[in-house]
Amino acid sequence: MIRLYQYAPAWGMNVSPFTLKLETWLKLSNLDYQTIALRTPSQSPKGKLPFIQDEDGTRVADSSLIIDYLKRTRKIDPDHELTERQRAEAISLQRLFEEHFYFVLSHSRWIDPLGWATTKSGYFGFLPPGVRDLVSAVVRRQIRRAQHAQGIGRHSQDEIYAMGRADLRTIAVLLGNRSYFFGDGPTTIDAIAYGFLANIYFVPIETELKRIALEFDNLRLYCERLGQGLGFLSVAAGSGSPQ
Ligand SMILES: N[C@@H](CCC(=O)N[C@@H](CS)C(=O)NCC(=O)O)C(=O)O
Repeated sequence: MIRLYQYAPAWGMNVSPFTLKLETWLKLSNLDYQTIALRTPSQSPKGKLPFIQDEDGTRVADSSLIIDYLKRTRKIDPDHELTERQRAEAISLQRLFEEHFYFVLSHSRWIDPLGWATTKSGYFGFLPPGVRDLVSAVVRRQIRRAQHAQGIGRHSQDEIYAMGRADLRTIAVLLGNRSYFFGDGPTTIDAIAYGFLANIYFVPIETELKRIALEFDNLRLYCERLGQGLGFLSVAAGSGSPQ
C-alpha cells in the first residue's frame, strides 16, 4: 500500500493544501493509502511534505511529481479526457493556486495576528507552553523570511488580501456553476482546488481571507459537495464541519 507522509492533523483536518491535494487525488483515483503523521518535514527527500513511499520502497516527494509517478505506475489518469486547451487552463489555474494563492493563505495563518493566534494553538498545542512559544516563534520567523524572499512579505496586509480576493474571484469565475472544473467528473485540478479551498472554508482560522472567500458562494458549495462526495465531510455535519 502507498504510505503517505503528511503533517499531523489540526482540528481533525489535513491542514496543508499540498497534502490535502494529494489525499484528495488518491481518493478520487480510488487508490488505497495509509497516512503517516509527522510533526516536521525533515524526513522528506526534499524537506517538504507531502512525500510517499511505495510498496517497493521508492520514495517520491512533491505532490505534482507524486501524481505523475502514480499516473505512470498505476496506469490511471483522471485527466485523460482533457483537451489541449483544458490542460493549459488547468496548469494556469494550478500555478495560481500553488505559486501565488498559497502565499496569501500562508500570510493569513502565520503573519496576520488574527490567524496566528489560532494557528499557534492548533499547530503547536501539543507542546508544553514554554516550548510552544519558542518553537512556534522560530517557525514563524522562517516563514516570514520565506515570504519576504518570495516577495509577498513586502506588501501590506490590505494589499495581500486584495490580491487574494482577485485570485478567488478568478477561480470563482472559471468554475462558474459547474460541478467540476472540466467535464462531468473530478480531475487533478479539482483535487488542487479542494486542497486549497477546503483549507479556508473548513479550518477554524477566522481572518479577512475567510470572510472574502465566503463571498464566493459557488466555491463554498463546490467544496462542500466535493468534501461530502469524497468522504472528507460528513453530510450530517453540514457545511463547514470537518469529518
Ligand atoms: N511543491 C511542493 C510544495 C509542498 C509544500 O510547500 N509543503 C509545505 C507545507 S504546505 C512544507 O512542507 N513546508 C515545510 C518547509 O518549507 O520547511 C508540493 O507540491 O508538494
